Amino acid sequence: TEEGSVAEEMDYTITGIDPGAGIMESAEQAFEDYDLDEWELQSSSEAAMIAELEEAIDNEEPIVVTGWGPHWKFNSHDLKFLDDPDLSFGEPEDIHKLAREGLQEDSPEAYEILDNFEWTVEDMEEIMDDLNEGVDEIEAAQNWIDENEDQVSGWTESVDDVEGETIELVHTDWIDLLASVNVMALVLEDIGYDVEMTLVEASHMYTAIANGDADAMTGAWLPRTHGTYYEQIEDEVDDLGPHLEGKAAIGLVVPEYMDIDSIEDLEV
Ligand code: PBE
Repeated sequence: TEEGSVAEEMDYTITGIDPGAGIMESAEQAFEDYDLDEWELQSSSEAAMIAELEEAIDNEEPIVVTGWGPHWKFNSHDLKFLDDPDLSFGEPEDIHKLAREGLQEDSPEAYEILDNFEWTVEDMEEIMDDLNEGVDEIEAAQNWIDENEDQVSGWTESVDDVEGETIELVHTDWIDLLASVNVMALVLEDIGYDVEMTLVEASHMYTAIANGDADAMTGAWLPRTHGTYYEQIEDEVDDLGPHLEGKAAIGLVVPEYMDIDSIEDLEV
């Protein structure tokens, strides 16, 4: 079939990201749900996936990647999610903030700011577009804060300044987390905290909060993408709710010029 030859051109390979990403678990589920036995899910990293995607686009070649939004790639390229009638990748979901148990008593000011923190896809995209253009993480977050002072005051106005206190944030290097964690770090520094940020793998983000090794994180994709991680520690953390509600989505993503619209079209 025609689909068969396009699949051959892609070596029956779907370009994934790091093995610890929730999107990889859902992609494995899609392989089962849609009987993609001939296909292989290749793990790499967000950066390597983007490099392969951009190379394919430059050459107008077919490619299927594990993709998600909010992410700047949808602003820079004409891309589409493949339909997922079996919901292997779930429904659009939230991005939550999680704190360690006891943070509310120990650092009520930080807790309240994290609790208040919420924004929109457009807010996140402003920062992620800057990051894609090579702007430094802290500068990109500071630019956004400078342009959104009213919104930020809404998170901090009821909170007193602190002195000599430390807050430890954990994060991965997925770009949406870089946006949210850097904004939170700067806002917490602004009211007086010393903020320590530690880059870890996804699984360690969850265990660090559960063990109390870190105070908080801003990148829990729930209920689905990080459901497996979350279920293991949900009784040992404090869920502060979403900073982005109902607008986080994962799936298989292809360039618009490709002739397929559904994951079902990958069956050969
Ligand atoms: N992501 C971005 C992550 C969550 C944030 C979709 C790549 C994941 O799949 O776990």
